[in-house]
Amino acid sequence: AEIISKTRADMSVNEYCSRPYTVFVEGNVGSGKTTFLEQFANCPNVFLAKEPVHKWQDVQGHNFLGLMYEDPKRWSFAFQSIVQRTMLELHQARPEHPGQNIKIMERSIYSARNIFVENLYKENLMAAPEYSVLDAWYKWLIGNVEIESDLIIYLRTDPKVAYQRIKTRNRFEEKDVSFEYIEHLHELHDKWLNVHNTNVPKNIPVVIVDANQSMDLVRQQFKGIRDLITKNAS
Ligand code: TTP
Ligand code: MG
Repeated sequence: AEIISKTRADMSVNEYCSRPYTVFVEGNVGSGKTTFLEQFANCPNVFLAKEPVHKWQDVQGHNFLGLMYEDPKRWSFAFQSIVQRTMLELHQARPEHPGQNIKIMERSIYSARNIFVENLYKENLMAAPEYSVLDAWYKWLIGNVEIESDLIIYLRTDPKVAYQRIKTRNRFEEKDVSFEYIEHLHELHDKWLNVHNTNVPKNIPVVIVDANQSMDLVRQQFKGIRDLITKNAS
């Protein structure tokens, strides 16, 4: 079986000197991003910047993830503002130890904007004036703050598989997530990380991983990816 179904990665040695080789893990809700990151938990040279879902569940006692799912028209703007800010925090986070020359992030400010904000707006769940406020912030941030990035790993799943994993995982806030919602997010991921690489900022190389199989098989593919990351970072 092919380890990497498609790669547009420019495998040349990167120019990193003082900053870590930085990887974003992208893919639908339930595609296995957190599981992917956990494969690196014991690597001393890898700094993991996990997505702060728990922060969104408790902003001074308010569960914004829950509010967004309960009443997206009312809360999605506030929620996506928080997401955008916490993503920026992750982009700026620096390795904890000097030996960590690789940084792996769950998602990025790019997918928050290009997938979720876009979807909410398209589905009429976010009003145009709210969308334009978020977009103005987004454009300013990516134009004025260095978003360090070397590689995107796209865990591509059939939306049915992602949906099933969400049901199995049973995250409380996601109990009423519809299959259509997951399908829409899937289409937006595919459009964003398309084979022609036209929408990816700064032409960051994208590796597409078939993340449909059982977690054991996907884990085996992760080994191949891990070698690739390690090779590129050194
Ligand atoms: P994901 O970022 O997809 O993370 P996950 O843990 O569900 O994915 P995986 O199983 O692959 O580890 O989404 C987390 C939750 O936050 C999910 O319910 C979708 C929601 N979300 C938004 O609504 N807007 C956003 O901008 C982001 C980043 C997430
Ligand atoms: Mg996760």
